[in-house]
Amino acid sequence: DTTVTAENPAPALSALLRTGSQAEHTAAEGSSFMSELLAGRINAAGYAHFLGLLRRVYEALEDAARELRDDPLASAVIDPAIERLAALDADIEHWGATVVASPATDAYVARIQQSTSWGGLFIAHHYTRYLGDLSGGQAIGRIITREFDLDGAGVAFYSFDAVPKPKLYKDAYRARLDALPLGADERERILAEVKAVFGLNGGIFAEMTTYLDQYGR
Ligand code: 1FH
Repeated sequence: DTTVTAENPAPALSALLRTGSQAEHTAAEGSSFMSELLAGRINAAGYAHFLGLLRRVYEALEDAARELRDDPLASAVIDPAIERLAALDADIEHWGATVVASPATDAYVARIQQSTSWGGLFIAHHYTRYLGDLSGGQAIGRIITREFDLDGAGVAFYSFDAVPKPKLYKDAYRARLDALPLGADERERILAEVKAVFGLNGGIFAEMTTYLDQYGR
């Protein structure tokens, strides 16, 4: 029974999003492009391709954030100090820029642009990428550094200069989510968008997987 009462309060938004998207997270982790990348079996051209797609995603996210800077909901998570576009540009410079047609990225960018219609929807997009980058992304950065034998250049995307302790940042982020004045239906709408965002990321990974024979090493 999911009836919310004084004895059985609704879960905090941060817990709802984390628990409610666990199945989608696990499904994404099974993507073969990502497992090949983390096993050191993707070449530099493949990683450059992936960075080029990520750049389009973060450009859309950070354009939308500027648009929603004063939005009562979205402003709880928007923070120019964690923006990734400059870091992505530095990495793209290092790896060699690539512009590749990507229907999966087109769909994702369109959804980000639509999310500005309600701050809660944008929160879903912001949460899924930036909290992910501050979580599993930290481990991914270390693995890429090792597998490509890097000395710090080329992995700016994973290093948040303004966030010395990701755990503290994530705890404060979750507290800001949990303080938002949202009804049950609104919270469910945000969770539904988070699930959709995982699916859109999965679409990019699936698309990258179609290039595996080109990018093996
Ligand atoms: Fe993740 N993630 N993630 N993740 N992740 C964690 C938390 C989040 C991996 C590991 C972890 C993606 C991918 C991968 C989120 C989004 C996304 C945590 C920490 C770990 C260890 C859990 C904790 O703190 O208890 C690994 C490994 C991945 C690749 C192999 C992709 C799908 C991101 C979405 C776009 C989010 C939002 C969180 C925070 C949850 C929370 O609320 O605390 C990944 C899969 C990347 C496939 C690329 C390809």
